[in-house]
Amino acid sequence: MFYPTLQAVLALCLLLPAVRAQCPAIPDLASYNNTALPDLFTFVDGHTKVLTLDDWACRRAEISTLMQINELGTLPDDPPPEALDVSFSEDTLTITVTEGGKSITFAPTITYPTTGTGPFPAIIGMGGVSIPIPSGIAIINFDNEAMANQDSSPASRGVGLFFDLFGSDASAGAMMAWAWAVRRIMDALERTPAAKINLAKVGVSGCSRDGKGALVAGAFEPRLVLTIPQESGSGGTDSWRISDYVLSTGILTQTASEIVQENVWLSTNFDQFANTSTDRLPFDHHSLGAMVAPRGLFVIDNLGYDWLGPFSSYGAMVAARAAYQALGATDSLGISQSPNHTHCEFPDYQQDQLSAFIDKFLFDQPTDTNIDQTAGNYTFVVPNARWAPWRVPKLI
Ligand code: MCU
Repeated sequence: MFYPTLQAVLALCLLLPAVRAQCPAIPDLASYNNTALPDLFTFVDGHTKVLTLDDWACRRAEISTLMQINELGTLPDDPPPEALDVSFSEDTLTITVTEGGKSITFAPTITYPTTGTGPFPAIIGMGGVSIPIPSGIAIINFDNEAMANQDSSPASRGVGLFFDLFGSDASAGAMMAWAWAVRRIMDALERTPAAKINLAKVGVSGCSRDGKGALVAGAFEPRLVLTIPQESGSGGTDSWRISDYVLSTGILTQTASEIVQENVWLSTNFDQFANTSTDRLPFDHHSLGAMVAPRGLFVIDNLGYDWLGPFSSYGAMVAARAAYQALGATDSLGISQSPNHTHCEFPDYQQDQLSAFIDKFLFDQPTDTNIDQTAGNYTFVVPNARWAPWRVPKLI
């Protein structure tokens, strides 16, 4: 028989109601409608303001819940997995996760620096990386496609290891399934000192569709200290609302109503918004960027492809920066939009900016990451009275 100690009971009584009481309840949002990017600093009840760091923790949790329910699907992480077994050999981390009597196994590989003894900083590559990784950093290659398929067709829905474990009718879209797996990689590394990875210095990156996934992983895995979405477009750093607007001006840009036809990155819960109006969403992708704050976020875009929605990405990420500003970390979010080059080819002229982020967040160097560069004339999408008509508090 288990008898809790008096201290344990007191701690529970003091802690649980306190934490819950502080966070406002999410109201019925059936008639929610907002043509602007939703205010990061007002709860979705429409009146409770975010004024303190504790309020922000609640608001961040609210955004996480809303995004899971309405767009990305559920992250099945509470409670944590029933069992997680890990073995490590040479360069392969073999991870077995068990839930409800079923098990899956996946095995990320690690490419180590050729010199040094570690523990090494690392970057998890969502389906590999397309940015140059400096020496001294380990690359953890994660085969996201085996975890959740993304074969550019609705037939990919519910296919992959994640769905073998949680059922093909799990609400998660592919990106949430990948984020779940990235969390398991972090769990596995925590239990495997022999893998010689410095857990306080792990980032994530990916390009294009995998860049979308990198952003979702960065938002939902707080142990990651650096997130680098590259040319991620719609479903990544782009705003659903701004993309709809950009398309309405005649610039061919991927919008919500297109993306839900094309692939399975998002939950089917999102269809009701994508097929009616994105103004009904009680969040947008500035909210996803804000979830990463105050951790490092370096957004790499390419103006060469209208379809990627670089206008929309710029507007959303400038709005996301408000969360960084409120948390006193404005320069932890960098935006770099190069003029034009082949999709996912990293241009040399962004190298110094990338190095500044990697050096600061993975090597603790005091670099200047105050980066906001675009070759586009984006004044019409930059948050202002139109897109972000809200006050940015200084959270205390
Ligand atoms: C930017 O990511 C996607 C884009 O959303 C899709 O519409 C297109 O089909 O593929 C892009 C991509 O992943 O390219 C590799």
